[in-house]
Amino acid sequence: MKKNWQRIGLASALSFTLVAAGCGTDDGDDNGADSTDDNGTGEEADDEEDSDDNGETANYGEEVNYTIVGIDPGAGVVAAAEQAIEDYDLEGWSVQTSSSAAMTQELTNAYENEEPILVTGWTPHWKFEAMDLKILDDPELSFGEAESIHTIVREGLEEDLPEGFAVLDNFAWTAADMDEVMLEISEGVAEEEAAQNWIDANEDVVSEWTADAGEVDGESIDLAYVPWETEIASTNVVALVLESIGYEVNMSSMEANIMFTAIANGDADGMVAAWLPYTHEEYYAQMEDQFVDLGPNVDGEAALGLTVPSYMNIDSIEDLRED
Ligand code: PBE
Repeated sequence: MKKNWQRIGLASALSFTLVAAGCGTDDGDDNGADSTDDNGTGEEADDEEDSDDNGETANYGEEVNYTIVGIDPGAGVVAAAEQAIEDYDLEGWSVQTSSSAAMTQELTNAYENEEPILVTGWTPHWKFEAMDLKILDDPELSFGEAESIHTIVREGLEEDLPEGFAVLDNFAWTAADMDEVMLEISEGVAEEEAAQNWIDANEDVVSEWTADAGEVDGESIDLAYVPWETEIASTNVVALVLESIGYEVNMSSMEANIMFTAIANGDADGMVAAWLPYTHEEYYAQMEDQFVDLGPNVDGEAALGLTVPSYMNIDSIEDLRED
């Protein structure tokens, strides 16, 4: 059952723009197209294809049209990529936004054709199991460092829905657990089914989450999430566990800022999708005193980074600068 988020004045249900590659750079930057001659190295596509490493780093700007393939505009990793463009003086570069599903599709297509591509990546994520990828060094820390994923609930939830609060408070797993669910979904298993499979195989872990919760009788609880692969996995698992103790669970997908606002306003009961302290720092700081942070559900194993296929001859974001 989906909640109508428009009622809070936010026409925000995330639009799944499964755009084809290249359409829709949505900031007005004019980039790339007219700057094809300022590379000056004489190093062209042909040189970059072969992977015999002569110690030189290929410059991929022109080939990728000075574009980093991003995800939804509200994602922290998009802001981090924009920060990197500034921190590393990547003149003429921009981040193309769409959705995380569209980004992984574009990455998969490029990978199959061994073409260069740069994406806003994060881990855990099934793409690292399915493809041979690397995260570029980031000496300026534009993408932050290893962080945790927190569970955040609305004020008053503990009093109103104590059993649901207890489950959310106890929810904790590992990046490897999350990966298992994500990978199955990426292989075509339905989200809910992949979540149920993980629960069935990990009853000992799940029983710790429900240890302090009794049964309830059909009360409803609203979970907010953004349809990033990681959060699709976690939210589906938590929703099924809440259902197993008797809740009717509404899962509502929305953009990141709306997710934080919904919890702060009390329009949603909880979420398991806050990446801290870096990725969602801004949203968190704005609303910190309007919700309850229950701490990490994935502890210190999450990270963002500019991600490329391993066949690309580049190791650091610094290598993108043309000087
Ligand atoms: N992500 C996945 C989110 C947090 C979870 C890395 C795409 C973001 O960048 O906001």
